[in-house]
Amino acid sequence: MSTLEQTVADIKRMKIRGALDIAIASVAAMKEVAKEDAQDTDYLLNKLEKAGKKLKNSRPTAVSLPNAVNYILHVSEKNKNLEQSEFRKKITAAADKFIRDQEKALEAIGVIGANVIEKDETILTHCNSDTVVHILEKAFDQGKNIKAVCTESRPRYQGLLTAKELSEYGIQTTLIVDSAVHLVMKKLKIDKVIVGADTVCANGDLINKIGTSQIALCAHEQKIEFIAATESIKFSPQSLLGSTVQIEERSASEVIKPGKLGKVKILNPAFDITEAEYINMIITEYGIMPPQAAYNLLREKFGWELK
Ligand code: RUB
Repeated sequence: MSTLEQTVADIKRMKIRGALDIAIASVAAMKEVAKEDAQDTDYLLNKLEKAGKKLKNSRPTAVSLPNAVNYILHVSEKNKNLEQSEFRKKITAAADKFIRDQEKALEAIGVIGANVIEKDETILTHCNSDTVVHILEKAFDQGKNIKAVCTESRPRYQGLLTAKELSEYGIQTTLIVDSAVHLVMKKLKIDKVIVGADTVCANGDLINKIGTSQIALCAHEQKIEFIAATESIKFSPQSLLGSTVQIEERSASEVIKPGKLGKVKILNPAFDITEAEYINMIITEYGIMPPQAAYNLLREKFGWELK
């Protein structure tokens, strides 16, 4: 199997998952496509476009995936008049820079996010976000003696990954079922909720793992700060043009054995939308911003996408 086919398959079956990892893996796959045998630059360009389509179709919700693919396609288009070997070099350099930039963004968010956390705070998180894990680990490294509460994140239980990672890092961690959030916020005196992002829209709405919006509502009711931590690659330029984000609907078999409940219909949406009004701040590699500033970030960062 080629790297491209392997990557598409791994994203589909969630071996590669989480919005940041999906973007990085997609760019790495396109870099490999650019190395394949080809008669000329046009042929390579065509291969990259086809690869981009396959990657974009592998999972629909995290906008970091089309953003990453479009960036490589943009560089390809800009350099299409170059001779083949020069063209390959440009794509390789762009892919390497993209991956480095994401690593730097993650690092920067870790530092900024850790500064937001105070000594002895208890932080609740949902699902499994590398970005959030990074923040909590940085805060722990600063000697802040934080505690973490992780939701299971049914039906795929990504919260167990978060709990394991944080606990192994030395952070005192508690795992709860998703429906315990409201009660536990009071019982364990949660200070902040920090979640990752799959997409941030121009109006500041956040799309993240199913259940995130309910947690935001609970946090709002209990006056607990609700924070999203996200690299700018997860902002959606298409939302500026009126597109809505497709919420991925996954197989019923992730919820229950098919047929076990007779004719009962099973609905399994993988993500939900948290409205901007329930978000206190968004942490990006550029710093802390209110969700309402999403528009400005989009215009500045993705101007080339919108031309
Ligand atoms: C993962 C999820 C994560 C975001 C951010 O969903 O919702 O919160 O992708 O993750 P899934 P990261 O498991 O369905 O991919 O910060 O690692 O990009």
